[in-house]
Amino acid sequence: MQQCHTLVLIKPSAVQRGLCGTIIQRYEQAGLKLVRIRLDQFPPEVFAELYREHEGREFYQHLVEQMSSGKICAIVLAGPKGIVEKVRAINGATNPVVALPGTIRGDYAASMSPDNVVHASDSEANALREIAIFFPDLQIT
Ligand code: FUP
Repeated sequence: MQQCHTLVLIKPSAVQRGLCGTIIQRYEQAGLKLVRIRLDQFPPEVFAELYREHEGREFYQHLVEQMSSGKICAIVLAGPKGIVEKVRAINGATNPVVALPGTIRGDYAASMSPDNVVHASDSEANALREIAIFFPDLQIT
């Protein structure tokens, strides 16, 4: 079966709260495989690039600052086609106020502040672009 990939970032507040293990377990329980993982703090420029589609929006600057304020856990996950949508379903709605119980954001985030706990790529093309930002030496075919 063809393997597809996506990028997850566990955001600074969740790393600080000790939620990495719990969050990673959700992906593994869903049958997804860990390919790479790193725990590091990155400069604002990295998140300016990650979120470039939002440049100019009122929350952009704050988002970039929030993401660079502490360590994040960056993870490449592999699984069957549809992994991008599956991981976003596991994460739940972007706005934690409406994220359903049983999703990561529904269970662990109360609002967009300090952050919504996780990021995941929103398309296969963006997954490849985003993986290259955090894992430039990883060859994905
Ligand atoms: P997602 O793909 O779920 O991460 O959502 P978006 O790409 O739409 O948004 C990226 C990040 O911007 C979110 F995680 C939180 C932040 N954001 C806001 O702070 N306010 C908004 O109105 C939309 C997004």
